[in-house]
Amino acid sequence: MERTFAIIKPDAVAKGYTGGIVTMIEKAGFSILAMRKTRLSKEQAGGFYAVHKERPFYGALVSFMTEGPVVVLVLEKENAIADWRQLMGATNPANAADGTIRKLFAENVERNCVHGSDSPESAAVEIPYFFTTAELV
Ligand code: 3AN
Repeated sequence: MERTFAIIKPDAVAKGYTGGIVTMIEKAGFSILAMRKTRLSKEQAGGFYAVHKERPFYGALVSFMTEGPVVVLVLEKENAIADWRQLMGATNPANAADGTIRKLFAENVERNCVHGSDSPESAAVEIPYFFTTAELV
């Protein structure tokens, strides 16, 4: 079994897509070990995306991620990291495959509805950023 970290981003929460996305997650066979609605501070969002600090879109990304509430989740299944990225679709929804979350719901490369860990190393950093071990049930 593998675990990954997911975020339903402010665009998707504001448009009422949370339930639809959670349904897709469960239908795809993931167990939801933890799930919480929260609002990221500038410090939290900036720290979470620190790997992108030098990228030109970093400031806009932090503003977007703090514009409204998000839902943070820990998902578990075999091959969870790759399978969640496949269900999300390409970063840019214009390139996302049919049936993926970003193809169905996302506006553009920045307002792209969902986040997923890109490696076991990222998941191991991202999960404890939001959840204690005791919360993963
Ligand atoms: P992913 O979320 O698919 O792993 P990353 O890690 O390359 O993609 O980028 C992190 C986030 O930064 C993306 N989810 C998106 O919101 C934003 N982002 C990535 N590339 C761009 C871009 N060219 N312009 C604006 N925002 C971007």
